[in-house]
Amino acid sequence: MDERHEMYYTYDCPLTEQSPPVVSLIGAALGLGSSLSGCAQGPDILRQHQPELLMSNAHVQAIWDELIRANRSRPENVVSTISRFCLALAERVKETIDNGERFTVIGGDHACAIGTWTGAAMAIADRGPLGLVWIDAHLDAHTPETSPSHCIHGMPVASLLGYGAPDLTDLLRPEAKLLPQHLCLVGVRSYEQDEIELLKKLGVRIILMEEIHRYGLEAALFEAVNIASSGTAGFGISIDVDAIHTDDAPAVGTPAADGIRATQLISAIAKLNTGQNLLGYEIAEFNPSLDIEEQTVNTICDLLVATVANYSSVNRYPMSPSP
Ligand SMILES: [Mn+2]
Repeated sequence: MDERHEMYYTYDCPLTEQSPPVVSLIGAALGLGSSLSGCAQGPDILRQHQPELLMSNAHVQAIWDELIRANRSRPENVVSTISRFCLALAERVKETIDNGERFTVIGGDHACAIGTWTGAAMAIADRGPLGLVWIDAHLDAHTPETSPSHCIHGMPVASLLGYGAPDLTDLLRPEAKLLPQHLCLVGVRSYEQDEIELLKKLGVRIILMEEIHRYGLEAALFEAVNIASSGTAGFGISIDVDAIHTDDAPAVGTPAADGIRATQLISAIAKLNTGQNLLGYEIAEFNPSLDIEEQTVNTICDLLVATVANYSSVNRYPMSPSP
């Protein structure tokens, strides 16, 4: 590292000529993956509620990127519309990483994760595999054969592992984007038998809610980050808003009792020592039409600020752009 960079990225030194490192906020306005389409309005509402200036500080600059929307003009099936949406999102995320920037994708229903983490995996493919921490009430590990609802937002984990519709598993490259040993799910408490069987067969680590009650959220996230960052070239953290307690975040289409308290999650994120290999965050499943007195939008904004602040601690040294 040269001296100029060292000066610039170290906390105590005054900022001079260069502007701070950028965190791209990528709005993924997708609602087709859920039986309710309201998630498509999530990024618009969050953007109005949380201008970038409130999140930026001397060490990191959060900038809203242009929103990605699903193009529904052509009459075709939902899977191919979502596939095209995820392809556009994957390309945007890959470009962001290629530029040496970090990102937070703001959904959108959780089907957007197929695009986000496909893009991240492809951006670092030459350097090594992707790791992923998945904070969610559900396993999201259905395939079209096992899903009772046929909703794609219940399938992103399986799709990224290479199980499911080829339109979703083969984006950018016909191969799995994630290996089971590099994935850890956190906060799970609602799932179907087929999903847990698939993940258990693959050896995926699942930290159920009851384990969080026993050992604490910080220990759970520490283990999850350790799994996602071991033997990988970079990792991400995907947060489904339904992981959070419904008193703090009621605006989700598939709520589940016994969630993680928002203050607990936000403080655990703020304390996470993610290091240099954190590529980005994702926050999905906010459905503004279900919100109660702006409780959820306020919770998510606090979470968003915590993710951006977390980058400011990892951005002390420049991230090496892709070759
Ligand atoms: Mn989910």
